[in-house]
Amino acid sequence: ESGSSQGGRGALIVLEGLDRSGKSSQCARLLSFLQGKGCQAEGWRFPDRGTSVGQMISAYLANESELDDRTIHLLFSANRWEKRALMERKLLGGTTLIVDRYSYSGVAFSAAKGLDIEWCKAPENGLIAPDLVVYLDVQPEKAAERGGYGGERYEKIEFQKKVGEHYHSLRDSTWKVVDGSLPMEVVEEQLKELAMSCILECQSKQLASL
Ligand code: DGP
Ligand code: NA
Ligand code: NA
Repeated sequence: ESGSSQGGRGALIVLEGLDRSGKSSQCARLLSFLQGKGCQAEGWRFPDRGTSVGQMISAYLANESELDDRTIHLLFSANRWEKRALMERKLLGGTTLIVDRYSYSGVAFSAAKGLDIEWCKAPENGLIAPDLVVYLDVQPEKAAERGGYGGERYEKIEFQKKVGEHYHSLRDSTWKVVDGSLPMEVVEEQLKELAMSCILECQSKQLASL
């Protein structure tokens, strides 16, 4: 067993980046790598569209409903809060979570609309702090070239540029920035290394809060 289940807790590993930065594919690759090594791991994503809050978010993103900017911000946050208890149980039970987007999406996307950044951060306080945040760095122009956007509300290049600037201002020492324009296999290798050392390191550390 080279995995995570010998007593230690699991790691909370978050991937962030603009739309079409390759997050979802890389999350899937990382997850199957970890599971293949016998590591207890699950893939999660936010927004989680499966809950009733998530369905409201999904309708908003599809332009099927209109919501005030602060209202939708709080719904995205509520969607993370409604998963917090399960997240904690999984992590303490030794399961590593590979999470496609988290609080940083929450702040960067809403701040890009012009909302005050400190106001945006406030409802994230008390959520579980990630052990590792990997930012897949891709220029918005490059991301837009990748098979195009799907037509959801935020999938427009001018808006994505603003989101990118806000992500940039959120980076701290715990972030690892990976060049997402490199070939998929190269990005994948970098992620594997970052994830493996994170999983080992956090086994003996307590969970922390944002
Ligand atoms: P995805 O399912 O990862 O494609 O995310 C859907 C869209 O929602 C995407 O454009 C990013 C955006 N998004 C994700 N999380 C949040 C959040 O917490 N707040 C806001 N305002 N937007 C978010
Ligand atoms: Na999207
Ligand atoms: Na979200």
